[in-house]
Amino acid sequence: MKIYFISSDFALYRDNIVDSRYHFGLASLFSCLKEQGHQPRYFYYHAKSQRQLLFDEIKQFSPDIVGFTVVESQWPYLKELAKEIKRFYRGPIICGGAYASLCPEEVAGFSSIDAVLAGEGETALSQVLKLMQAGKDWHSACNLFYYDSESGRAVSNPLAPLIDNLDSLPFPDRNFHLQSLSYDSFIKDESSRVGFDLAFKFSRGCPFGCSYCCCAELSRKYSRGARLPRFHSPDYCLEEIGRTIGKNRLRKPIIFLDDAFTINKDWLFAFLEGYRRRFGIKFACRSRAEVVDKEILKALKKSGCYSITMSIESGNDYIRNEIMKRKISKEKIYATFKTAHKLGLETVGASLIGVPFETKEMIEETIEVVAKTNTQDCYVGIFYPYEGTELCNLAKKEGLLMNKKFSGRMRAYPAIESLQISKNELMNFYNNWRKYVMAKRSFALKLTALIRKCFRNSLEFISHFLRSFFWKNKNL
Ligand code: B12
Ligand code: SF4
Repeated sequence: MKIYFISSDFALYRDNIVDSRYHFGLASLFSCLKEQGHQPRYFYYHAKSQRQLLFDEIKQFSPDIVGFTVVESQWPYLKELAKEIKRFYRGPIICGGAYASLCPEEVAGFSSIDAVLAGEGETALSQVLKLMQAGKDWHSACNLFYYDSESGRAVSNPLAPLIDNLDSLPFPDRNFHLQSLSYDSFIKDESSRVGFDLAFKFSRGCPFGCSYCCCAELSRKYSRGARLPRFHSPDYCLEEIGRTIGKNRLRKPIIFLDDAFTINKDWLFAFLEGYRRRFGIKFACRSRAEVVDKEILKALKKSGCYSITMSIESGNDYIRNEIMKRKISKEKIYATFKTAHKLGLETVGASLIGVPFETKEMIEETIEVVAKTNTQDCYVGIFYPYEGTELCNLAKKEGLLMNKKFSGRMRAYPAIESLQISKNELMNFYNNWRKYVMAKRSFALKLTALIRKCFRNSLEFISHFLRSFFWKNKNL
C-alpha cells in the first residue's frame, strides 16, 4: 500500500532551505511500514512555491492514504491544504500527531479529513493498511477517531496496547526526510540542518503532570497509567547512534531530546557506559532538576556531556507549583544547578512567563531565581494555551481572551489576555530576558560569563580555522 505523509512549517515559508525536517515519529512509521512491504513517501511543506509540486506528486504517486502530521500551529493551514487536495484526490486523508491526538473531535470534524489516528501510530496504521489491503473496511482499526458518514456520530475505536518493548520497532529511517540528499551529506553540511543538530530521542511518554504541557495530557489520555517513560534498551540506542553517524566525523555535539533523559538511573548508567566506550562525542541533554543528582551529573560529565537544560519555569512558588504543577522547590533547583556547575557542566535554564494569574512582580522573581542559579544560558517562552491541556482549560474557564494568531512560532507572543500584566510589558520581558537576568548577576559572575564567552569564541575560531586549513576540499 502507498501512503503519502505531509508535515509542514506554514508561515515560515523558507524557500531557501534544501532539505526537510527530521521528524522522530514519522521516521519510526516509515521504517515500520517499509518493513511490512508498504511504500511510504514524504513531503515537507514549508514554502508557497511548493504547492503545485505537492499536488503533482500526489497525482503521480496516487497513494492509498494521505497522512498529515499535525501540531496546533499548523492546523489552520493544513485544513486549507486538505480542502485543496480533496478536490482531486479520492482516497482518505488521515491525521496523526500531537494536536490531532489532543483534539480528535476538532480535526476529524473538518469535512476534508476522514479520520484521526490518535496516540502511538505504528500498530494502528499497520492495521488500517492491512484492512485496506484485504479490501475490508479500515474504519474498524484501533486508535481511529472519525465521524460516521451516515449517522454523523463520533466513533472512537479502542486503543491498541502501547508498544511495551520499543526495541521491537525497526531502527528509525533516518533518511526518510532527505528526498534528494543522502544522510552522509546531510550530516556533513551544517547549513542544511534545520531546527537542531544531530538529535536522538530514545524514550516515549512523560510521567510528570505539568499543567501547561501537551505531553502530560497525551500521557494521561493515551498511556493509561504508565508511570515511567518507555526507553529503548541501551544497546538499541547505541546501535542507532552508530548506524546514524557511520564513518562520519561530527563537527558539532549530539543532542538528546528526551524529555527527562536522566529519569531512569539504571538505563542511564548502562547507556552512558556504552556511549563513552563507543563514541565519547560531546553531547547536550535535557532533564528535570529533581531527577538529577550528583552521581548522575558525574556520569554525564565523564561521558561527554557538556550541557544540560533544566526548566526553572517560574521563580514564584505559587505559579510554579500550583498553577504550572511543577511540584519542585526552589532549593532543589538551586542545589542541582550548583552541583552541575561544580562538576564543570554548563547549564541552560528555561522559563515560562505569561501564565494566568502571574503578575509583573512574579516575573521579576523568576528573573532573580534564574540569575541566582548562575546558569550559563537561559531562555524564556510565553505561555501558549495548547488545546486540551489543563492550563488552557483554566484560562478558558477564567474567560481570558484567546489571541491565538498562528505565526508558525508559538510561545513567542502573548496568547491569552492577562489581567495582571500588559502585552507590552510581557513582550519586553520576553525580548530582553537574558539582559534582565544578566543585570541581576553579581559583577564577579558577569566577568566570568564574559571570559567564558571570549574563550569559547576563540576556541570556535581556532577550530574553524584548523578545519578549513586541513580539511578543505577533503571529504570527511
Ligand atoms: C522533538 C520535538 C520537536 C523537534 C522535532 C519534531 C518532531 N516531532 O520530531 C522540533 C524541535 C523540530 C520541534 C518543533 C516544533 N514543535 Co515539537 N516537540 C518535540 C517533542 C519533544 C518530541 C516529539 C517526538 O519525537 N515524539 C516521539 C514520536 C515517536 O512521537 P510523535 O512525534 O508524536 O509521533 C507518533 C504519533 O503521534 C503518530 N503520528 C505522528 N504523525 C502522524 C501522522 C500520521 C498520518 C499518523 C497516522 C500517525 C502519526 O505516530 C508516531 C509514532 O508513534 C514533543 C514533546 C513530546 N515529548 O512528545 C514536542 C511537541 C510535539 N512540539 C510541539 C510544538 C508546539 C512544536 C513547534 C510548533 C515549536 C515552535 N515553537 O515552533 C515546532 C513545530 C514544528 C512543526 N511545524 O511541526 C508541541 C505540540 C503541541 C501541539 N498541541 O500541537 C509538543 C507536544 C511539545 C509541547 N509543547 O507540549 N519539536
Ligand atoms: S516534565 Fe516536561 S515533558 Fe514532562 S509534563 Fe512537564 S513540561 Fe511536559
